[in-house]
Amino acid sequence: MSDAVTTPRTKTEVKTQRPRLHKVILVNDDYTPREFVVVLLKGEFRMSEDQAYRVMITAHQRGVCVVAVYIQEVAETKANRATEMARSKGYPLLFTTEPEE
Ligand code: TYC
Repeated sequence: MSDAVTTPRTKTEVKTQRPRLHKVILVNDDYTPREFVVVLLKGEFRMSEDQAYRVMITAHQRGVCVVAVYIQEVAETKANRATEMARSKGYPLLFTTEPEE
């Protein structure tokens, strides 16, 4: 047997990068009816009545509330769809997105 070192001294580490997540944020306004906000949250974000009510009332009291977190494309699509659904009924309701820290 030779003394040659055959064990590799370096290891290649493969790191998979997870996509950065984005928050969908519900913004309060003075005109959209509470019940409409709840219906929209249930329909677009698959929330229960109870979850949707809590998110709506948090935005109502604090100005904004995080609705959910998704990859960027999904967050933007859902925020735009929900905002447009409200606009089609004549309400100024707004959903925005922002990257998670
Ligand atoms: N503030 C609205 C009202 O009193 C209800 C509302 C709640 C609107 C949350 C928007 O994101 C919102 N009718």
